[in-house]
Amino acid sequence: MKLKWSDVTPRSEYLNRRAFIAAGMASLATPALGLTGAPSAFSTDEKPNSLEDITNYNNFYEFGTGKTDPAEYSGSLKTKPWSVTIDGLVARPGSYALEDLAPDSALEERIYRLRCVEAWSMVIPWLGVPLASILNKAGVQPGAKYVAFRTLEDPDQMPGQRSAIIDWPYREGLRIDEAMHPLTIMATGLYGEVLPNQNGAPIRLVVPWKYGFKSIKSIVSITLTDKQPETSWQMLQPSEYGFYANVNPQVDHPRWSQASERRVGAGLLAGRQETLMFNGYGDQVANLYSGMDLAKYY
Ligand SMILES: Nc1nc2c(c(=O)[nH]1)N[C@H]1C(S)=C(S)[C@@H](COP(=O)(O)O)O[C@H]1N2
Ligand SMILES: [Mo]
Repeated sequence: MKLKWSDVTPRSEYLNRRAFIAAGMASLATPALGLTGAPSAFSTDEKPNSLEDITNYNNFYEFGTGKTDPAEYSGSLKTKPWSVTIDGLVARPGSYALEDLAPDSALEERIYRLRCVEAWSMVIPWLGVPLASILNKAGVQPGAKYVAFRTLEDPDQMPGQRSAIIDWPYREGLRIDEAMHPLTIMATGLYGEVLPNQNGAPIRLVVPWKYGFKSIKSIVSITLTDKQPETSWQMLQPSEYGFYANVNPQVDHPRWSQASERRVGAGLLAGRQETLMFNGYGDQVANLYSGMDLAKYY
């Protein structure tokens, strides 16, 4: 059976979010306006993919490796209540309730391109808060150089974890300056509504200038550390997937070109489009990597 996300969203939740549905739709019609009413310099004016595409073409190996598996099987994920442990080099370590980390009143709409390392892409209207706002709640200590993230590990809720394709839980990480960058958000919604399970409910990372695998879903822990953390894809195949994973049309994957991409939903006649350095966010993030050899730190 195929559950649409609206089938698994409780009515109370839906009612709570009605204001955002209206605001979300309005801001899509006028993409320059975010939910807060402030101009959203961060959003692209490209046409977002349909909700149908965004919620039925997913990578979420905890529910299977097929693109439609997450839509079909993620109904078993229990997203309420949800809390995130923040620990390591922080002033206030502890367990933080989702509502406190990303209160509805703080949600902003960010329409971002998502470029998967598999060379397809989409445009997704996220709702979320800057990751920096979350890290500041815990108080980052001066010695913190990296942020490590982990997804929930529970094979009863995530049947894909019964297969050892990945050393579960899924892990990701960012350098602290990448984590604090204003483009980096933690999303709790999309298209003005609560995040569908297949997209990483109830809270997932979104780092738009990096390959999609960095944007880890259904996060339960965030650890501030002074050492570069191990990350799932790098652990699995370090010659193919690096820690940085910045979108880079000049550095090919060993098994395919990264120079171009297929925009999901564009239609058969559309053809491939050129992949942009840093997924088109270079003006905002290139300075984070000045002096670094991006072929070496891929
Ligand atoms: N926990 C977890 N996070 C994950 C993945 C995953 O398999 N498990 N897949 C990643 C990959 S490869 C991509 S391209 C994006 C896809 O996000 P979307 O399905 O919301 O478009 O999620 C990323 N986050
Ligand atoms: Mo991906």
